Amino acid sequence: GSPQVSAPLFTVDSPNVVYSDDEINTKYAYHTTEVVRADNKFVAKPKAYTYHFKVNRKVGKVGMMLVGWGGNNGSTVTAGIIANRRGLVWDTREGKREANYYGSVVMGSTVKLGTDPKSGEEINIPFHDLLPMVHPNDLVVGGWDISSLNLADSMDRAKVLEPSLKDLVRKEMAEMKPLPSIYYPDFIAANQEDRADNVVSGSKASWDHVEHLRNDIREFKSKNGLDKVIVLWTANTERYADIIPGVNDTADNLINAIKSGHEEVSPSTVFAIASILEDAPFINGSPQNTFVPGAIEFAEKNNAFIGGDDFKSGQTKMKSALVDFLINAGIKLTSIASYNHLGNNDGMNLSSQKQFRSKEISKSNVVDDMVAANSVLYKKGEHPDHTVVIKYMPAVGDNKRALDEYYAEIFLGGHQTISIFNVCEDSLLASPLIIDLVIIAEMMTRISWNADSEDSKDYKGFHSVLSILSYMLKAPLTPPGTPVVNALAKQRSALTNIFRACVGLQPESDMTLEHKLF
Ligand code: NAI
Ligand code: DG6
Repeated sequence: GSPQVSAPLFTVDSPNVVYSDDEINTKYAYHTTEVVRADNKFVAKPKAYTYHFKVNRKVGKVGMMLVGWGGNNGSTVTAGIIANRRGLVWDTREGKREANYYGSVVMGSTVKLGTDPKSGEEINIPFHDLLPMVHPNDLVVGGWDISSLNLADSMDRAKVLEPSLKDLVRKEMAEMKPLPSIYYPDFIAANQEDRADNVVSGSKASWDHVEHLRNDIREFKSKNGLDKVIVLWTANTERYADIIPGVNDTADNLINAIKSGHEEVSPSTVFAIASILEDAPFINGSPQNTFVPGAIEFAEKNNAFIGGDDFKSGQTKMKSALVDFLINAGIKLTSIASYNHLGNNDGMNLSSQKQFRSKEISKSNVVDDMVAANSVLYKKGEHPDHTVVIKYMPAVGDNKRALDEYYAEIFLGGHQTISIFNVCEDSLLASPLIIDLVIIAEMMTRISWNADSEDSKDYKGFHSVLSILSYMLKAPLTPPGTPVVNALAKQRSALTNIFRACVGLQPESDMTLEHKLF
């Protein structure tokens, strides 16, 4: 494809920002605060570092390969992209509906660019216009599934979309057929076996499998004339892999374990290794520990991008906003009871204990940073009680029900109880997250940096582990040894402010001094 550069909605007028046909080059002052402890007191020191960012403006032609393409999320996001691309309008019992990207931060939200000095008006722009990002309508979609159903039959099986919409996309969807995938039955629930009729031979990891998947990525790329492919796991939740010294603890050990067919290497880890070797960013939308230490090290060694884990769509997104509010309001949250029931294939897979355990872990750790940050309310090591229950209820299909009770201690021993009942089509919340993850991961492949403080002036990419994707994920993976941020508002500011930095704009601080000091 011939990469296009369209005129941006805004340009930055600053001596530190230079636009060329191919690039945006920025010199950026990053202000931070260093704190040192001295005799149980702190000394805070303002610090400034100079970075140079380079944004490649040529988006190119981008492919999205989904593992689990024939599932509820895979079929729904594919139909959604087709519907948007064709500007479809369909009938529902509530009237006509038209294609949109609601639920996508990139496509459905705006960011404050700045303030008009004359009118004092806030100028907000679509998030998608912050940097030159790929449009989801332009994504070429493909992928793998252990089930052979074409995408039209998959969307029928999913029971998510309106019949009138399905009719409009059926022909195109019927021509889409998932590539055979690798299937190691021990990693997903036994109740999934019936749909596994599209599998590559071999029921444990092997280097042949890695090469097979690499070849699939390469062929997809060349057949569609793509500049880049992003691979995203939206297949079933797997059980956790045991971390075994000598097997998956280092990059070399993991590669040897795959070569020797070790039973503790999961399909998702094999996909990650194949993607890393093809320089295709790999994102894990499920909760299992795909990124065993050896996989992270392998990504780092290959300067490849990885991101995960587990889409944060409904209950957890609310939790990471609400708990942030409660604790930052000085209210002592003492327990969270989170109950769900759902009736789709995800629910059926999660009815198996080992797979449920993966989800329980990713859903449970999401308040840790907010609790740990407040030493006024919580003593060291103290934590609110937190229970997560998931039940399979076939009748409700994809219409997940999530009930949450937040119990908190307020002034002088009083109590506050907040109960939330959230009903939603799970896959209609998850699909826009897939789009965000792919668009942002792709964007990150076109941003490079260097620092005045370093000797080397070579431009390099961000760290392999894309923690910038945290907003979309329940259990954000971060570079080894760096903190995990779960608070939703902080995750969004990190995303928008890093993108602002790439065009030389300071973070949006919300101080609005221009409206206060005059
Ligand atoms: P689904 O069960 O409808 O789809 C999963 C697909 O993966 C199935 O078509 C299955 O045949 C396929 N599959 C299983 N193992 C495979 C393998 N080794 N290779 C290729 N394909 C394989 O599930 P759904 O609802 O689409 O969810 C997908 C994943 O996303 C699940 O792990 C779920 O827990 C996770 N998730 C879903 C959210 C949602 O709101 N829908 C939110 C958060 C996470
Ligand atoms: C029930 O919890 C099934 C899960 O797959 C969830 O639907 C999914 O992880 C979304 O979770 P949340 O907590 O973001 O709504």
